[in-house]
Amino acid sequence: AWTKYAAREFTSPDQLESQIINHVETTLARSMYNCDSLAAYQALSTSIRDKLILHWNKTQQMHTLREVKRIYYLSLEFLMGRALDNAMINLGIKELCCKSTDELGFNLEDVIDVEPDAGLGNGGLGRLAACFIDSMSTGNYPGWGYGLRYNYGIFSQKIVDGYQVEAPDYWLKFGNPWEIPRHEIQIPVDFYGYVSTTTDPKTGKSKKQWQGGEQVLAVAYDFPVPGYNTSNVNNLRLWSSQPTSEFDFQKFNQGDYDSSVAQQQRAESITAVLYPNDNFYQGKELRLKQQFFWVAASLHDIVRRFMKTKKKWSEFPDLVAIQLNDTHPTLAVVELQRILVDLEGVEWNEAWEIVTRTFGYTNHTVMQEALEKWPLDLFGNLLPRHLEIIYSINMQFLQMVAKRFPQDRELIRNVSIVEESDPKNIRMANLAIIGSHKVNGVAELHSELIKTTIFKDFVKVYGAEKFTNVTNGITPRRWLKQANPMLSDLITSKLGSDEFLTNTVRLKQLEKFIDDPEFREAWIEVKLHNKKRLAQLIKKLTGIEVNPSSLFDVQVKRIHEYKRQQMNIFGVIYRYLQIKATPESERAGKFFPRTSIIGGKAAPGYYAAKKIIKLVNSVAEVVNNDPDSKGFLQVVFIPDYNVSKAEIICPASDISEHISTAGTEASGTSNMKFVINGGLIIGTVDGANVEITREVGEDQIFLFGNLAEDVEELRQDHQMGKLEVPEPLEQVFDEIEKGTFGPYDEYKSLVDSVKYHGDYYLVSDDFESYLEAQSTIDKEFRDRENWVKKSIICVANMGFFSSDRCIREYAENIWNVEPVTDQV
Ligand code: DL6
Repeated sequence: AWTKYAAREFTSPDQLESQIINHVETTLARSMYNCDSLAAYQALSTSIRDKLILHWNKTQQMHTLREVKRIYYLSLEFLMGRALDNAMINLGIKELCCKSTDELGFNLEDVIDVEPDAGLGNGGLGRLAACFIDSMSTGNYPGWGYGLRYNYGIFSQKIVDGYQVEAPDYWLKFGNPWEIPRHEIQIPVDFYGYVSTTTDPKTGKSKKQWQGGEQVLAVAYDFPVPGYNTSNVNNLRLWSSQPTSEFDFQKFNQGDYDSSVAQQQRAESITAVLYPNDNFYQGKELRLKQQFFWVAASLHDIVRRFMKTKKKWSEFPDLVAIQLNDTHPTLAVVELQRILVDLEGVEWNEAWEIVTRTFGYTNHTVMQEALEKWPLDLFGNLLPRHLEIIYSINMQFLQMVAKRFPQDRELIRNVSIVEESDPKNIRMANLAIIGSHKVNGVAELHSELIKTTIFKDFVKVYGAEKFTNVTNGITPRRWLKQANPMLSDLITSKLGSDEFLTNTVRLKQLEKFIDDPEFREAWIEVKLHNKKRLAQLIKKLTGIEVNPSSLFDVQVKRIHEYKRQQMNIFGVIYRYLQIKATPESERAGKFFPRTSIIGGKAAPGYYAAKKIIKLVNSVAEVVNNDPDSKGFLQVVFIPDYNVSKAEIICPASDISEHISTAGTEASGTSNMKFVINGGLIIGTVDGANVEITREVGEDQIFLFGNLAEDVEELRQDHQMGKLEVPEPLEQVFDEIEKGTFGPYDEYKSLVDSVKYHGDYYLVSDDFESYLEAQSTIDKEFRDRENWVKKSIICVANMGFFSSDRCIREYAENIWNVEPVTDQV
């Protein structure tokens, strides 16, 4: 009974137990008398990893032997979260592990809790990459992820006096049992230097060669990625930077210790830390170094693997599909062209054909401030040969455009890779489009928007066919089964199997049970259980005791003005004022008890986002201590929001907020995580909210606000001074000005940005309809039977939003890759 797929070698809990003991005593060199939860976590994880490696080897051998086409997913971020629980679930051995750890005197949930999050990402983009590699493994697709092994992941957030304070996240402090260091895989990566030109004596042709000026080593660390219910184990390869030589011995001998280690430190700094910006580009040289380091090492690896097949270069795209997760890996386009032309002697046009057949590019944002542009000088200094290659790519491309649109100078200027600004810039999105055969957005609305806004000129050049949509999704293994085991079990018991975990459209069957009162009761119980679980976490993190029977209204995501947490907290203030203005005897009839829960990190340099955090905390302080609002309103800021906290938060919402200014949120994925766990949404007509509405039905979602198509005009109106702050928002601003939440100076900038600086995110335009939607929620939530029906309908109709579906769409429409189903 204990044998299942990849873990079939664990024949019983006893056998796993002896492996755990063995790892405690040998790998960790500790005794069982001195084994704490950390040691138990490390030993259990290592035992499971041992099994994974065997299957990893078999999977890779099979793919190599069969010469199958592989997908390489290049992402600068993989926001993996914890690995242990996910591995146990995917291998079907959680129960077995529970028995073993129990026997050894450990509670499995405590052991799971010891693991630090692998926080190698900022938000949606990095978590999407993590869901995608889970789905590639589960769907038996031969896929590799390539990324960076940052020593420090996304900073940990402390709240001190209401302010965000960042602390380093040294997630590798106790080692990492899930990684396999490949010290034998060391790839030299060059920077700086110059380009030399030599003439081939035979052909008389001149040849360009890059002579690098500084070299570092990329060392591979592999993370096996198990699929669910399959023996397929894919690979996530993360690169770590190391110096080529330990230190300058001559300088050391001369007593100059500091500069003797300077080169070593310079090399190691490349993968030291994740850049903590979300949807924001910062043109730092170290970031460009990170990008090239990662891209060069990954391509070297991919090319080496291909060369072992001894196939012709023209067959490269038949064996290799590379997906660019945003523009961060776009240098890969240029590096592959350089490898083919400069190093392998492939003729330019043939090489370019290979390159463009290989790459696909996913765009994740339309926001100007997130679009990558590198100053030409900085770029040319770091990567002189790559700049030359970009010039050649651009020249050929622009010649083609000029031939077809000879009169259209503006078009030529817009599509050029080089922005003729002062200083000149390399536009990475233009390069990514030109170097790829397909470009996709991440939700229908977003994919349409990119065609009509930021990339409209490319549609003229290439036609609309080059542009496509793959709506984002999430893995139901982590976001339903792992995060919400009770709901997952309830669904399994009703549907008679857990097939919905790999075939989410099966969830539709739940609709049959909507009128079953017992089922509805059980559904309510699950939600209450999850709310109590979150209440415990809140108590532990903040000391605040929240009422699990109140309506949990949650907004957790990166703090960003476009995501409009400011509108949420203004709404909370308005509710607070309304409660206070209502006679005590009438309050219970008018207001349903509500807990407003907000969480998320602000980029360390993002002033406005940090002010929003401070305001939320100050409002919490006031509201939670006011006897007038007691029992009706509580406000909580959850510190250090991350993946493992999301797993507790998402199953516990009654309502979650996805309220970005229309047209700004490319997709959003937390909206999907909340709805698949039976929470309803208050949201704008933006990103994937649109498709969620289509799937679950308009009655199940509380939509409000202006549409994307109206945003431009509203902004222009504001620019021209046509701005009316609606009365309720004026009330809120007055209260802030009065100093109710602390000195006004603290929040003046937040108010001013609406009142006097053009209200770019249209808070004033959407505020009243937001309040209206909130009061509809108040009314509807009182009707519990109706609410629970809505909740069931939501879950039943979320089948479309599985990342398994995304991977199938990418595989069929972009990568041309098949699953390899013949099991080892
Ligand atoms: O596609 C994943 C995710 C979307 O769900 C979010 O809507 C979007 O904001 C996010 N985009 C980025 C862009 N960052 N950069 N560069 O994180 O992608």
